[in-house]
Amino acid sequence: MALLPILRFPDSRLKKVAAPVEKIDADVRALVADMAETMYEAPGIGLAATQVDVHRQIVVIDISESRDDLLVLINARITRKSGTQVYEEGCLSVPGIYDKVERAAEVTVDYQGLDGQSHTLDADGLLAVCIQHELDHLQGKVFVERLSQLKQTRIKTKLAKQAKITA
Ligand code: QAP
Ligand code: CO
Repeated sequence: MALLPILRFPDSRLKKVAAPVEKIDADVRALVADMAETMYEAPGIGLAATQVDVHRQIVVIDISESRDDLLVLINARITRKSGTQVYEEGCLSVPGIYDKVERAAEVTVDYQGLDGQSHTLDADGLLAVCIQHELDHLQGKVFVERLSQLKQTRIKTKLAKQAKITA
């Protein structure tokens, strides 16, 4: 197991589109274990492979209070969306920045688990937000890009200043 470095917005590698996972082999299982360790250590509630510079359709999520309910989504597709909700989002690739984003209130997602079996999940509330946020990453999209241009510019300025301080 290992902690993986997380790409920081606006790194251009966050724009890459992830390819489907053809075979869930030992490499994929090791990557999932490292992604989970990285998410728990951060701590975060979701992490997409894109954020650790691996461009495959893999997401880990754990929204549980007890941090012991890992959800692994491989080759996930949202098959149904309904309603809208606004949630204050953050992202491990955009540290210290939080803002409200409007997304679907309920989603149905088809995916493969680590066992390679197909599953269907109905999600609402925070889990629905998290699934949409993470699947956006696999399409090369960061939540900041769903905000106004003015907010995006302000965020980039703030992150650049922050990077100078910590450098
Ligand atoms: C995505 O985000 C998410 O800025 C997962 O300094 C977030 O785990 C989906 C984090 C909110 C739905 C609602 C962010 C940790 C973690 C930070 C995260 C930070 C430390 C973000
Ligand atoms: Co994110």
